[in-house]
Amino acid sequence: MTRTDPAYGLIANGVIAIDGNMISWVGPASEMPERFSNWHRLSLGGRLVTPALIDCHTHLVFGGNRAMEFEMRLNGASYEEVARAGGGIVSTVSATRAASLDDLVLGALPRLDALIAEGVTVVEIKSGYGLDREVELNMLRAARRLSELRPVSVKTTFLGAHAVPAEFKGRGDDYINDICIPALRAAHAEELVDAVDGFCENIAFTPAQIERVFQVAEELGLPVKLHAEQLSHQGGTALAAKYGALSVDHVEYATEDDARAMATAGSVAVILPGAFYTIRETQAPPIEHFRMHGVPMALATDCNPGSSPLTSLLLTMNMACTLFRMTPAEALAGITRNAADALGLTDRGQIATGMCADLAVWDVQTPAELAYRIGFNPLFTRIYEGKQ
Ligand code: DI6
Ligand code: FE
Repeated sequence: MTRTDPAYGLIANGVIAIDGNMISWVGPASEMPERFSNWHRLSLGGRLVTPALIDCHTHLVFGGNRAMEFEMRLNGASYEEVARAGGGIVSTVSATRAASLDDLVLGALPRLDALIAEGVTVVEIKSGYGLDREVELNMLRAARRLSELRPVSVKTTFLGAHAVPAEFKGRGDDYINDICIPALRAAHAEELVDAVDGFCENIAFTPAQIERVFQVAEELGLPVKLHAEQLSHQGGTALAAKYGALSVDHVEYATEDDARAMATAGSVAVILPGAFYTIRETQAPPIEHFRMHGVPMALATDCNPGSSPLTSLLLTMNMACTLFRMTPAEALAGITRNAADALGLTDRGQIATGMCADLAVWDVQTPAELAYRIGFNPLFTRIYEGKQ
């Protein structure tokens, strides 16, 4: 870069000193301390270096896919016909229940590889398509396994309160008591859970039902986050804020009061333009309220087979800018610094002394190009924990 831009904190002719997996120093070459002068040097040819990307909200592990119902709908099938043909979230639950641990891992790998190819080093992965104890655990085991197969960090989130399975139809309370909470305890005992999430919506769970899950999370010392106000305003944001949620996600129907509550609680707003786009939602999240009240905004793919079959954070940036008028600088912070916050990670998402050396190097002239292009990947190289 040839100039310093306050919106990005760019450093022209910069040097990043990496010792092991950690950043020991960053600054302009002209100010580099003498002690680094005999270190091994890698020239990046004037390319742009950013923190590596973080996808802080995904449902990357699932069985099957929903291309058939996508096509059925576009050929004029009604919701009922799609449901009768076994479509919708229940089809993913059936396919996930039918999958072995290996099937789940192998199915998720190409999606994970697509993210990694764009410079991602941290991915959050949720359960929520098992909706029974053993399959919820299997999804989380698959998520953990992925981090052993690829140079990537995986943060796991228990989302047992994602949908009421067919066998509990009309008995959401029983599902929470008999399946969701025992599954959460079992998953925690197996050290499979980094955070606890829920889907607070009229088609899923009420704030009161989610609160019972959050109480158990609190008892277990696990942080919470919530899918809230995605399709309607249910009051999930206020509940999440009350429990000091790391993040509140989707938030299309959040109000200014919700934004205030999030600011007070320190919760990140996770904006998911892929789902907004796929379901052709028209209510945009209240970006201006988040800005005004200082709520940090993250962006994520929400990769899932139903409402967001998306595996590109660069396209997610473009969508956030075009659909929600976020700035390219906000979009970049949304997939780096604020995404780290949404996961409670204090050592990722920034290029600074003491941070983990997770970096992305790009063949672009300006950072805005990352958000501006559609369907183009200018990644030059990715550095994960100090290793190229
Ligand atoms: N919000 C969504 O948009 C997805 N889950 C959620 O909590 C939908 C998931 C699916 O249709 O498979
Ligand atoms: Fe989601």
